[in-house]
Amino acid sequence: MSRLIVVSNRVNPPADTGVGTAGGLAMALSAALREDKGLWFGWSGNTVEHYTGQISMQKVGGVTVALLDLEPQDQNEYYNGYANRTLWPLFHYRSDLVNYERSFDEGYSRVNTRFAETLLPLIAPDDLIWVQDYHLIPLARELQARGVKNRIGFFLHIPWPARRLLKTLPKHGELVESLFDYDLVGFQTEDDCEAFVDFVTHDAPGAEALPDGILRAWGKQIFAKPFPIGIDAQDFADTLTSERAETFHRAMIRSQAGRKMLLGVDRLDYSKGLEERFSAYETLLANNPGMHGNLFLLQIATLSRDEVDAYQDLRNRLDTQSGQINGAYATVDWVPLRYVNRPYRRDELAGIYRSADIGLVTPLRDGMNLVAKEYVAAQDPANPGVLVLSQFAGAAEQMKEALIVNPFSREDVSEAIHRGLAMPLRERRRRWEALYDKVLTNDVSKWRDDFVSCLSDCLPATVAEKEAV
Ligand code: GDG
Repeated sequence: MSRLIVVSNRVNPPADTGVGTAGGLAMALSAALREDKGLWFGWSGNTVEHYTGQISMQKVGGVTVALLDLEPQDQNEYYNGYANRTLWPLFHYRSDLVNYERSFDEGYSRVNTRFAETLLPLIAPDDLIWVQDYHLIPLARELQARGVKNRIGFFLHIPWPARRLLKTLPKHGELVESLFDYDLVGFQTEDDCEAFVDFVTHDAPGAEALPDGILRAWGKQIFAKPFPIGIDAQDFADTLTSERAETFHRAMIRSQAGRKMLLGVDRLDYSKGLEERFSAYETLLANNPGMHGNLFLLQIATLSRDEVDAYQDLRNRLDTQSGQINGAYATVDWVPLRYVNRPYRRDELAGIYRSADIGLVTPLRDGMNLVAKEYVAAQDPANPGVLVLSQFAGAAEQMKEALIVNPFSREDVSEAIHRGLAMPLRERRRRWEALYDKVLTNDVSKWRDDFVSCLSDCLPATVAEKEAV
C-alpha cells in the first residue's frame, strides 16, 4: 500500500487529541492519520528571523510529522494576508471584508514554493500526496514544476463561492487553473462541487464536464467530487465516558440548577454567525418573558486569528452585545448569557455538549461544521437534546432531521429554539436517532478512505483518457 503524505498549513500531532485544540481541520486530520503510518507536513506555527528551509521531524503516535518554520513576512502575507484576509472572507461570502494586496499574492506563492522545495526530498515514488485547504491551492503546480509525478489530491474544507463572487478576486482564473494540476479535487458538499463546476464550465478555456466527476479545462483533466467530512465518532464516544467528561457533565448539570441550556461552541469567527445568534436569543427573551430565569445560553467562542482586524472588531462587538443582553435581562440570581472566550479540553467539551438541551449551530456560511456532529454524538440516547442548524452549514446537506434555520433571520432562529425546547421526547429521540446514525456512518475514517481510495484506485481507469486530453 502506498504511503500517504498529508500537507496542511498547520500540523497538530495526533498525540495531542485527548486535550485537543480548536479547529476542525486539525481534529479531522489527526484522527485520520492515527491508524495510517503516514507523513504529515506543514508549518510549525513558529517564525524565525531568516528562513532556512530546515525541517524538524518527529514521530508522534505512529505518524511522522515534518515541521517547517516560516519568516514573519510569510506569516503576515501568506497566513494573515492572502489566506485569512483574502480567501477566507471571499469563500465565506464576505466580500465586504476581503482585503486584496499584491504583497499577499507574492507571500502566498512564496510560501507554496517553500512548502514544495522542502517537501520534495521527502517524497518517495509511490507516495500519495493529499493537500489540505485554501492555504495551499498552488502546491501541486509547484511540486510538478520540480518533477514530482505522484498522484496529488486536494481537499477544500471551506465553501466554494458562487461564480460571480469568485470573479471579484484578481487573478481568480490563475487560482482555479492551479487546481487542474491535481488529480482529484474534493469538496465538502454537492453544492460546493456544483459551484466549482459552474465556474469552470462557464469561464475556463476548453471546459467540459463529463460523468463521474470528470472535468476538463486548460487542456487538463481532473476529478471533482464531494467528500463530506465527519468526526471520529468512536473516539468521541470514548472521550464521553472519560472521568473528566463525566465530571464536567455533572458540574454543568449542577450549575444549570434546573434551567434549560442552549449551547454554542465556535471559533470566534464572523462566518459562525455569533452576532446574529445573540440577536436571535435576544428576540427569544424579548418575546417570551415567561422564559426568563428558566434558560440560559452558554456561548464558548475560542479566540482565533486575533492578528486580523476583522477578528478584533468582531470580538469587541460581541463583548458589547453580550454585555447589553445581560445588562437588559439579568437579575440578581440569573445570567441569561454566559459568554466564554477561553478554550476547553476536548473531553471537557464532550461533557458540556451532553448537558445542553439545544445545540445552536448557526453559521452564515460553513464548509461542514463539525460541532453539529459532535453535539449529536454527545447526546444521551434516552433524553437527547435538539440540534438547531443553519441551512448554510455544509452539515445541513446531510443532517436534515435537525431544525434547519436561516441564521440571518432572528425570528426564524428564535422560533426554532422555542420549538426545540417544547419538543416532545418521542420526537427528539426520532430525530436524534436518524442524525446519530448519519454521524456514525459518515465518520472521519469514511471521509479519509473514500478520498484516498478515489485518489489511488478510481483514477487509473482514466489515465489513458487523461493522457489523451
Ligand atoms: C474548518 C471549516 C469544517 C472549538 N472550540 C474548542 C474546540 N473546538 C473544536 C470543535 C470542533 C472544531 O474546533 C471546530 O470545527 P468546525 O468544523 O466547527 O469549524 P472550523 O474550525 O472553522 O473548521 C469547517 C472543518 O474545517 C473540517 O473540515 O467543518 O466548515 O471551517 O472540532 O470541537 N476544541 C477544544 N476546545 C475548544 O474550546 N478542544
